[in-house]
Amino acid sequence: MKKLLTYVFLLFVISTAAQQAQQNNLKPLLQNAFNRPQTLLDGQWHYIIDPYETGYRDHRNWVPFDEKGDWQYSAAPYWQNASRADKTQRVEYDFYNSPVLEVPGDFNHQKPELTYYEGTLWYFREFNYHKTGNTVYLYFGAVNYRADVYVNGKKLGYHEGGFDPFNFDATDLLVEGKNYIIVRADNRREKDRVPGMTTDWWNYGGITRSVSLIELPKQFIEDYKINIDPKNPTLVKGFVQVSQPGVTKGTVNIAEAGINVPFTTDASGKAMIQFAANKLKRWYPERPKLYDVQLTIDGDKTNDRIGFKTIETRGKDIYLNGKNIFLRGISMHEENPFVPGRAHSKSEAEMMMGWAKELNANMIRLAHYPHNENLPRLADEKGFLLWEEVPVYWGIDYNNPYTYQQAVNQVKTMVSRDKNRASVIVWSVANETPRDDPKRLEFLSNMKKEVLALDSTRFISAALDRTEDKENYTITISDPFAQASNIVSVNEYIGWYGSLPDRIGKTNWDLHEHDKPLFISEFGSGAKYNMLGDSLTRWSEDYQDWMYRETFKMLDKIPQFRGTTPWVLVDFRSPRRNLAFIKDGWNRKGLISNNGQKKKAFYTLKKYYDEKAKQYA
Ligand code: GCB
Repeated sequence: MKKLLTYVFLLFVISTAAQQAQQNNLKPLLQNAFNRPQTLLDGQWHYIIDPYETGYRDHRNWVPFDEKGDWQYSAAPYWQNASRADKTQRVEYDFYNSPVLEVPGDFNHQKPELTYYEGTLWYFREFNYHKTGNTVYLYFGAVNYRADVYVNGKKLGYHEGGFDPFNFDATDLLVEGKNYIIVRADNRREKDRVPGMTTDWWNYGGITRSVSLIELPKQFIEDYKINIDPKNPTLVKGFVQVSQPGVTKGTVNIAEAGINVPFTTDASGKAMIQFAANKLKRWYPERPKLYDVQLTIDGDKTNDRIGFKTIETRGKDIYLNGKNIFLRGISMHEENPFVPGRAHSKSEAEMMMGWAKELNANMIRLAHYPHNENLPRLADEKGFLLWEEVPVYWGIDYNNPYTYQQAVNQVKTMVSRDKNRASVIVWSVANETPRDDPKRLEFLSNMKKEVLALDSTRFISAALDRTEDKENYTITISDPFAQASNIVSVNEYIGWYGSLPDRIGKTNWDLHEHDKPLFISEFGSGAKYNMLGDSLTRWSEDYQDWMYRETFKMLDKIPQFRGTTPWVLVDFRSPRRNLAFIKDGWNRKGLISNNGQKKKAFYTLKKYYDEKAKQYA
């Protein structure tokens, strides 16, 4: 029976994937799009709010016009961008006279009437294009959650997932001169989406990252991976994949290290590459050495900046390039407290990382979804190790194959985009997902398999579940996914949820079954900046500070303890945090307030990290 169910499940997954491929001009993600010359379509886009999806579905039977193809009795689908040719015509929308939003940027924070909006919103912009004969990709950094994309009135395809880049081949739909793009963005929370119905962050909707056109020759470098082989660190290994099948010759060049490696692709357009690592200096947070790497084939080249490192565990220790390290981390959301909304720019990323540097951190947890690409790129340059994650968060519908497909698509895209970033050391497949659902282990284990098929040079982990025996003051890691994780990571809130910090000192951790590094992916407590009170007063800085001090004492007693990313660098907006005068819509667990002021615990953590840096020097 179990076998049969698995078979039916797989069949569903395959057919869903096939269906998606059929309906979509979605193309495999272009590697290193970040550094390709491109025409940005950012700026002002007209928009229409469409909570009833009038422009998308037949109002009588709720069928999308896309699928129906017959809309003569309905208002026309909005993607046609119809205009009234004469006074008798009935067209009940008009993009040209509609207001505008900035792209990139979520819609919620740009207009007061959209603050809490979750639903369909149409974006429209025109642009001039000169046809060159090249292949043209239309690239989106991210749209939350579903994007249906139309060019000049025809559907290019759709994408689901709120935080991942995607690209379409738009070559055939573009015309000489004036063109238009329409995007239907839909950020509804749904039980079967990833994430599902609840998150502790704002569900910012819309086109949240840049949109661009990327010109490519017919045969181009579509994908590649270049990493030190963890099994044999004297070698760099990887592959190059070109866009068309057949034999293509090319080179990988790292001029600074005198490396020039030829390759020839096989019939499928793929070449395996391998060369000696001895001429390359290793990448460390203290010395984030990056190399200019150029990949060339006839008619195409792409330039990347790549660092080389190995990360491994030996028993309870973590080794970076063979050096025993402690992970001095901090968690952060993709939000800048000074500018409402989802952060997207390089300067915002620089500001957040500047604070992390002040803490003397060597690691950042990008919670709880893939952040914009400025983060991993800057982490490479500035020397931060990264934990990257997908929003398999809290209540997830493990029994639903569609949900599984969403999770897998998201994790594969995350790995695909950032697999050449030296900074990344952990691929996290989930955060605090309750372990009582029997399907959950299979769900996460299958995600792990998908990740390993793409990259086996980093750790796999998840913020796991744990059990607290309150009577005996003991914590055990009861989550079965711990066996599948390279580092055992847990979020713990002793002293905040369900108890006071005086409990922390009495708590013991029983990890005897895990001879692996223990990583505390979260701990923290809420504090309003400058709120006065003693250490027993909730929301006071003193309470938060006391909790941090007690937590370090407890953690330092655990032999496996090898790092942490406390929750969280800065206060962030969350619709769940409603307590008047104290929270007012903010999660207050930041070490820095929403106005950029550092709380007491910031300095306590910094002091702790200064000591750890010396200890592991
Ligand atoms: C958690 C979640 C995080 C929340 C945090 C909190 O465990 O992983 O997303 O924001 O707790 O503040 O409760």
